[in-house]
Amino acid sequence: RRLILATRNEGKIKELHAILADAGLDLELVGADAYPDIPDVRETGVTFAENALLKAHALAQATGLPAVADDSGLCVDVLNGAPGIFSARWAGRHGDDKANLDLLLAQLADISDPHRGAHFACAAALALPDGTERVVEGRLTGTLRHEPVGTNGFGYDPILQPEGHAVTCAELTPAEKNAISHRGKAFRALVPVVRELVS
Ligand code: ITT
Repeated sequence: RRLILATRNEGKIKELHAILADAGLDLELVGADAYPDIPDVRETGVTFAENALLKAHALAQATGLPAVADDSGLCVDVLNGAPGIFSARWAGRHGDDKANLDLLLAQLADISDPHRGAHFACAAALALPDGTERVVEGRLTGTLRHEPVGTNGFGYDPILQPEGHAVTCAELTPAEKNAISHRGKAFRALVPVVRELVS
C-alpha cells in the first residue's frame, strides 16, 4: 500500500522518510515528485493546519491514494509569530532558504538575546481519497542566534537553538533533530492515525 508524501521540499522529504521509517509503518512512501504532472496547490489557508490539509487533499484527490502533508515554519516571538506560514517565501522567492534567513537576521539585528525567543511549528495532515482528514501539530521552541551556525538540515536550522541545547538545529545530526523537532513530534503523533485509517 502506498502513502504519498505531499511535499516537494527535499529537506522535509528526508526527515519524513526517517521519522516514518522509525515508526515501522508497513507502507511504501512515495514523494510528490513521483507525480510531476500534479500542479502545486495554492496555499490559501491562514494556519499551518489549513495549509497542510489543502496539500494532503490535493494529492489524495489527484492520485486516489492516501496522502500526508507537512506545513511548517518559524514563528518569532518579537515578530508576533512571523514569518509563520510565510516562512518559505519570507524574502520573496519561494524556497530561497539563504535569502529568507539573511533577511530575518537583518530584521532582528537590534533584538537582544533575552528577546530572541522563537519556535518551529509543524502541522502534519493525513487525507484519504474519500475526504477523510486528520491533522496534528508539533513545536520546537528555542532562541535565535545572531549568525548562522552548522550545515545540517535546511531552512532556518542554522539560527534556531533548541531550548536545553547549546547548538543550533543545523549542528544536530538528522536523528538528533528528528527526536526533538516539530516535525518529529507531529508525525509521530500522526502515525497511530495512519495505522488506523490506512490499511
Ligand atoms: P511543500 O509545501 O512542498 O511541503 P515548502 O518548503 O513550500 O514545501 P512550507 O510552505 O511548509 O513548505 O514552508 C516551510 C518553510 O519553513 C521551509 O521552507 C523552511 O524555510 C521553514 N522550515 C520548516 N521546517 C523547518 C525545519 O525543520 N528547519 C528549518 N526550517 C524549517
